[in-house]
Amino acid sequence: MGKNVDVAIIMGSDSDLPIMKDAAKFLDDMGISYEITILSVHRCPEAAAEYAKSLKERKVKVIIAGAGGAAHLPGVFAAQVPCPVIGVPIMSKTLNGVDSLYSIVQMPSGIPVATVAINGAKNAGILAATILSTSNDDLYKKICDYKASMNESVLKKNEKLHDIGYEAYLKDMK
Ligand code: RP5
Repeated sequence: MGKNVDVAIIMGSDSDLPIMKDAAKFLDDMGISYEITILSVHRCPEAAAEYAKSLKERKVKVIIAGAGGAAHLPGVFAAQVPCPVIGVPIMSKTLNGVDSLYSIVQMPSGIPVATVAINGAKNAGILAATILSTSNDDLYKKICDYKASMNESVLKKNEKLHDIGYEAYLKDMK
C-alpha cells in the first residue's frame, strides 16, 4: 500500500472475496488501477482508520467497500475519505443480506454511500469505472463499447428465440 491507484476495493473479511473479486475483474478488464484490501472496522479499527487516512492522502478517486451483516465498513470509510464510496452488501447466512443492505444504504444525511444490489460487486466495478470515465475519454469509450456489446448480445438472443422457438432455445441452454 503506498502507490497511487484510482480505486480501492476494501472488504470486511476474506469470506467476502469470492463476491468482491467480480469488482476487481471488471476493473482489470477496463485497465483501471486499484488495490484490494481486507480490513474490518470492527475487528481491527486502528488499521482501518490508518488505511482511510492513507486513501485520503493519496487522493484515491473511488472506494468500493463490501461487507456483510452489521455492515459498517462502507459508511465508516465514507465518513473519513472525501471520494465517492460504493457499498456492496454481502449476502449473510442468517438474514440473506438484507441486514447488510439496510446497514449500508441507510446512511445519515451528509455521508452518502452509493449502494448496489446484494452481492452486486460487478455493478460496483462498473459504477466505479463509469465515475472515472467522466474525466477520461479512453475509459468513456470502453464503457460505451461494453454497453454496446451487451445491447448486441440481447438482440442476438431475441433473434435466435424468434428463429428457433422457445423449446429449441431452452434445449440449447442446457
Ligand atoms: C463482516 O462480517 C464481513 O464483511 C463479512 O461479510 C461478515 C462475516 O465475516 P467472517 O465471520 O466470515 O469473517 O464484517
